[in-house]
Amino acid sequence: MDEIKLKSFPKDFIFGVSTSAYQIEGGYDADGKGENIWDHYTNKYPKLFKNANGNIACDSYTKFREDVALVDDLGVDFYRFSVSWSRILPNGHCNVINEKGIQYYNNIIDALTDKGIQPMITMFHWDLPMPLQRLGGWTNPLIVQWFKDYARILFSRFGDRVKLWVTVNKSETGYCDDGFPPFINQPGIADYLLNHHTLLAHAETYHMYKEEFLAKQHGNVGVVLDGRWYTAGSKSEANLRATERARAFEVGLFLNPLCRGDYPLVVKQRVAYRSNEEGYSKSRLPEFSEKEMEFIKGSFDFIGLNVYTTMLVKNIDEPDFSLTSAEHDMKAKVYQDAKWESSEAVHWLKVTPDGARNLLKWVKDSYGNPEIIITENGFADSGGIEDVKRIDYLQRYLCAILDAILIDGVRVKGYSAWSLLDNFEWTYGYSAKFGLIHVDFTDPNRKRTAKKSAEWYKNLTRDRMILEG
Ligand code: PNW
Repeated sequence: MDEIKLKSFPKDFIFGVSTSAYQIEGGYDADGKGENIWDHYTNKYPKLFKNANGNIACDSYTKFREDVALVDDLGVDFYRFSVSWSRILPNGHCNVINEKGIQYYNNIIDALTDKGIQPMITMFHWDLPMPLQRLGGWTNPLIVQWFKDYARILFSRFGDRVKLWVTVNKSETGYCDDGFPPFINQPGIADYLLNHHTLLAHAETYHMYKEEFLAKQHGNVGVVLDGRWYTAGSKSEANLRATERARAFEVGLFLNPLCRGDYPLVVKQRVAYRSNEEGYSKSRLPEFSEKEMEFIKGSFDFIGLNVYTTMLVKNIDEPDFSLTSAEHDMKAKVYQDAKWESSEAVHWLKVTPDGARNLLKWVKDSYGNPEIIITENGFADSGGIEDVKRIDYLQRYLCAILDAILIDGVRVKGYSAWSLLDNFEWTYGYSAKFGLIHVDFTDPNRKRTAKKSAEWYKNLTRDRMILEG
């Protein structure tokens, strides 16, 4: 008989489970909530979202006590959820506070802390208030102040009980393409502005916490980015160099300023070169002042990574200078291998646990071994309670992550599964199920039923051990 080998997670390692406001809450116009971009676009262009929207979603706005009980049942140390900006500030600005929105999150936080579960709050998970989007959203430098004002309200109202904060769950989607709200679709311009202002808003918020709240509240403030791994499609010299560029553009664009103060040199050089050739008067990549670089550098207590999959990279020749896009700036094409094991419900979700370990090792080696929390990791199927593929995915990724900790010395301090519930999966509507808990969306009561994976995760958080992969 084969020997069964078990590996243990470090003693202080924390397990969690994640959700986001728009994907589960519903209550889209309840009790004074304002409109956000997802309310707006899903109702205006239903076809783009499989005729689905988050108007009701899992109805966690009324069922949050049941949800907290489910979180408790999983035996996790923390619950990561996000606050809907529009529920707190209906017009996006800090001059009008919706006290009923504050009450909703106070109730969740109290229900969690009563059970000894740490709340981890994400301040922004894609659902920007519509009035701020009308002013340009993340492309407008004023958002740095708007976000800081909003963040101050969250710290001052919730920070007595919340010690784990994520400023922003970052993503470019919708700024560089027209497949996702807010449909700005100006690649090579809007995505860089979004990235730039997100970094500044995050750093302002981090420093504000240190100055105004830390002494009393003793919490930690981090930020979340996509933890995709980029690897060469074939190992030609040109492809290896293209892979380095892809990592610099896709991960370094955000992490390099946070860890070293500025954008990666290759990114600055490439965007400046192409902008000039394209006839712009100045690089499309915004610049940080010396002061800003100092301010951003080191402005985090942990880096949150959403770890799902791997991308392949190949070099492309210098493309047409009439085309402005991040891909041309990077001079690389990013793709996946159709033969890889894949989620049946979400096409980009290829099962690549080794990529997770490689990414973690690369972040450690490139960025001075920062403290990391895996803020999301999960698998989508098209439904059912006997979700053995999800268990297999989670088991293999957790094994790879534990190897990164124990063998490679990466400082991963926690892991959170995506997601607590089947929920509104953005442009996939309700067709892709990421939950450990099944939700019946045909039932007005949105009945919740634990899947097999919930039982599996519960055992993991109890034993804190995993089978050798
Ligand atoms: C996450 N990647 O984003 C979002 O934060 C969740 O809201 C969403 O439900 C989940 O993805 C599943 O789609 C991503 O590395 C983060 O490929 C990373 C990746 C993809 C999506």
